Amino acid sequence: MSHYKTNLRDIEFNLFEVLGRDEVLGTGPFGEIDSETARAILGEVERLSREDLAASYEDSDRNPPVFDPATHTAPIGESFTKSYQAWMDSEYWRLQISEELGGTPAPSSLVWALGEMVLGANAPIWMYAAGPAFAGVVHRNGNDRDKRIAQIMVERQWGATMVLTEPDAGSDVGAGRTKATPNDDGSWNIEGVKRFITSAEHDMSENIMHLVLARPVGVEGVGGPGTKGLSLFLVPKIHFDHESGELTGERNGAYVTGVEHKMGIKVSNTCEVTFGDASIGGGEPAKGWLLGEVHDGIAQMFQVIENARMMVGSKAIATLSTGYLNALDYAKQREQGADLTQSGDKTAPRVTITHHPDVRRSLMVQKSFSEAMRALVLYTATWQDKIQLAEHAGDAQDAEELQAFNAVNDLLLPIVKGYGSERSWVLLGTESLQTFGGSGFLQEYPIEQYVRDAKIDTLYEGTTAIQGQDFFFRKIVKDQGKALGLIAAEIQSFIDSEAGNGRLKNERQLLATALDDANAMVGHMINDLMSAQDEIRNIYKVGLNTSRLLMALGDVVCAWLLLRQAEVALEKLTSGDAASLGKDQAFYEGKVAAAQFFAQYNLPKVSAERAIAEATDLSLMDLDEASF
Ligand code: ST9
Repeated sequence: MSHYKTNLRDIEFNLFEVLGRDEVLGTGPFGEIDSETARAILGEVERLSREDLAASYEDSDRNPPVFDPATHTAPIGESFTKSYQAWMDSEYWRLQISEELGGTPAPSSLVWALGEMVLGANAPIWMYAAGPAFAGVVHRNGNDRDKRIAQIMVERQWGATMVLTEPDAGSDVGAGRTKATPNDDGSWNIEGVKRFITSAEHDMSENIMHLVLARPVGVEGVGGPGTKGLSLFLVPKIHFDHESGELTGERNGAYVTGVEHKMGIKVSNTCEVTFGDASIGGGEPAKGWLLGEVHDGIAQMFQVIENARMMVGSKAIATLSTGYLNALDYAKQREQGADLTQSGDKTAPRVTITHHPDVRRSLMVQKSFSEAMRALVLYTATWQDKIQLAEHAGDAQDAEELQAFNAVNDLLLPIVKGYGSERSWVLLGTESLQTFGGSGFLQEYPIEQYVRDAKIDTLYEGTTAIQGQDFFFRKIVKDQGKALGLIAAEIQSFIDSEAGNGRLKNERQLLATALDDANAMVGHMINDLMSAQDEIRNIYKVGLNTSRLLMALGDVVCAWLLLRQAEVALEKLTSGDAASLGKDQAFYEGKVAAAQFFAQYNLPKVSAERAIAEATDLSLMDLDEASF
């Protein structure tokens, strides 16, 4: 039986009943994929994920790849390779790439709906299979040479990696010391050691293209300090003919010199890669080619990072969803104790644990958060749909509109990644695993692996603290609050509406208060930031609250998205009778219940977060380190 439990009904509810994706599918760049085709693809990927992709989930955790230092290899086991190949054979990865690269462009909302299922079933498949998406970045930023390389990467289904991190440059990418020296033939020699590189070694594709950030040396005007001095180089594992794509067989000096032993997602090879070390392998130089022949590495790499942040948030949320559905199944079957109303009677019949108030609370916490954050991912993706459509139209008059779409997407990304991963990881451990009692701690059930596999989501692609800083300093302050104002206005118009036919009146009020509180937090932090112009240490007060703000606004946005869903569900419930609604009756009632619960249990806490933010002083920063 599959570990993976999907929620296709809720995915379709989001896409078609709430987000109106029918209007986008089958139009413009998405002409080949109408709603009917999209539904068929969703159905097929749901089956594929549950069966073929999930099949190796447990085995590849218990029997992870082993690094061989003599050959610098870490081959992937048979079961995972089979799952990976099933995904590649399905060809659905082509929906993420442009027609020029052999793709069938699909709206982001559909791609991330599919992504949820692949990531929930076996996330490393999506990661190892990201080569074609990486090729998209190479194509978009490349010159003619790179565009051909991008085509080769897709045609030959090569793997690809993002290579930023170094032993002393983690969150602080700008501290990277890997250097790039130009050669006479236009290539560059890369030298340095990179760390935590996902998918940098495996045997599932004939070649791997590394996208490497390195600092040029010996070239005037480039290679300065910090992130802006980094350039992006295409560094293949094995050299190839840049026209035909045929491997020359000549090894490039980019060697994996270690694979980390991790807490989770063990089948995803997390590698140390050493570039251009004469004592390793055959001592070959690590040759690379400057992407697009422009020194704009960090901006180019952020095109990958943005996509990867969306991926990580989706992975986290997908795991919470299957964690919840597994917990629900267990709770419906597990008999333990008597109903609380009969607890005095030792002979009272035993009941399933779904009868116990605290288990019900826990299940609804899991349900409401997983559905809220699914809504968050797919809502964010609709802004990406807008970007895709506007870029396709290529209308210069719409440049301002395009900028606004990008800004909203940018604002939502740290919520998807930071809030999504934090809430998911915590709830998987404290609620999903807990539902199983002691059994949750056993490998008999998938939850303990979910917990181990999901922890990384709060760490990679920028820790939660980095997401909080990005959210406040870049996405709110640098944007002058425009994108935030746009979302706040949408929430306000929902509050002002008569949404929910009277049944959501209380929740709209809770949302109004929470929105006020969140706005006040932003205002307070901006005041602290301004006051730092006179007293620089006041910036610490901002830093003490950036993660708090991210989480508080995450709660507000998620509550709003769930309440919008409840409004749709209530309309369906009032327009249909029990016979015509069938199983959907319970589904829609569940949507309303989840939205009301989420609002009632989470929104009042935003007032407390505001109070904490407003009371923040410098005492924590003044405390001597010795007192910690
Ligand atoms: C990792 C691997 O963790 C995890 C596994 C991933 C699995 C990979 C496989 C799947 C991936 C799929 C990919 C598919 C390909 C893509 C397809 C695409 C369609 N947004 O604030 P400043 C830029 S890897 C955009 O001064 P600092 C911007 O250019 C490790 N751009 O920064 C800016 O210039 P300007 C992940 C942004 O103080 C410039 O940076 N590591 C953003 O110098 C400088 O900005 C991390 O994620 C943004 N949000 O440096 C690093 N932010 O302002 C985490 C900055 O002129 N650390 N830029 O526009 C950070 O993010 C730091 O904040 C820092 C700070 C490094 C940016």
